[in-house]
Amino acid sequence: MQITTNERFTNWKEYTLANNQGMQVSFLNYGGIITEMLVPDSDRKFENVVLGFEDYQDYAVNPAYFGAIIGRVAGRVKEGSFTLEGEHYELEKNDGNHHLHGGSNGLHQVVWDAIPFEEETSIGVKLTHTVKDGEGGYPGEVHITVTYRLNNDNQFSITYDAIANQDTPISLTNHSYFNLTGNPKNTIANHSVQIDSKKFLGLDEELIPTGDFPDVAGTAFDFKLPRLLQDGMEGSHLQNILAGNGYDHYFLFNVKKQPPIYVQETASGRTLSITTNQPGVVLYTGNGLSSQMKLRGNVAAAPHSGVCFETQGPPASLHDTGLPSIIVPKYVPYQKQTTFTFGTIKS
Ligand code: FUC
Repeated sequence: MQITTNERFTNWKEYTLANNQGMQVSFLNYGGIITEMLVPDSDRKFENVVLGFEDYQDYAVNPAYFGAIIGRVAGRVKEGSFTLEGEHYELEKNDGNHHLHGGSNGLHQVVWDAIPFEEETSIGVKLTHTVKDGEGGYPGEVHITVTYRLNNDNQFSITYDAIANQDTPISLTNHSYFNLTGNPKNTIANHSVQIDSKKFLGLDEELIPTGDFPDVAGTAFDFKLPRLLQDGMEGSHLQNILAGNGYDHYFLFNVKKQPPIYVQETASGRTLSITTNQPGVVLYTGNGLSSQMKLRGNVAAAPHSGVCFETQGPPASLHDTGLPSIIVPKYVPYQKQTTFTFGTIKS
């Protein structure tokens, strides 16, 4: 196993973790952005399975949040406001009338302090950052450590640790877009996905949860058995259409099955199992990706070039009771982990 570093763009550092199987994961200290993941297919051909930009400078704006750490609260906060312990908080409205992904200066824009490490069975980098009290409109200072780790079983894990000096909402995730075909010219239509969930949050036209849980039975939102993403991309379900032809929805896990998410792409033979202690996931099929984004290999992005599995707590819980809370009490450690295990159908 080996860690290498490269200078990218201005003062950014790119770390590459390589295991003994030939799998590699590269990321920047800027935004913790995962730029590349080289993973074998059934014929042991290594290809990149995440979307990244051809030009590193494009990450400075990164409108689709490619590969980035998202927070302090991932997802949309309705009308950019919430009330906590009788106090009303106004957040930055950076998505129409709403607040998205921690605001314009969210964790995806931060240059993190990075410390590489080697352990007995894995290697990794610890990224740390302190979010100031009041930043983005949120209460409390939060110390955050995000640890990226790779082992020889082709497992890449992300551990999120945070501690705040006031009660405050915290919900961190990573916004990598996967394309297991290894070629971003292909869409993710033929990715077969299983999610251990009976409940997803219905959205309004502004992609804000309505508080309803539409019935999944017999619809493109039923992922109890493997389902091709194509069903939602091309389906006529109103929820798929208003999300921009696909999925952009929060699924609450049943918490019965491990892994709660399993993905398979038959042509390459690649598989991806995702385990997590988060209560659910936003399944986002890259409905808003556009040809103005130039991907690695000089490929123009297109809607559905990649799919995100954003494991996270639901920000809708700030308004709708009954959903798992994202409020973290002061000085109580926030500890979340998501592990991505890559395999092949033949193995
Ligand atoms: C996802 C979505 C949003 C948005 C963004 C780039 O998390 O929920 O709709 O398009 O990422």
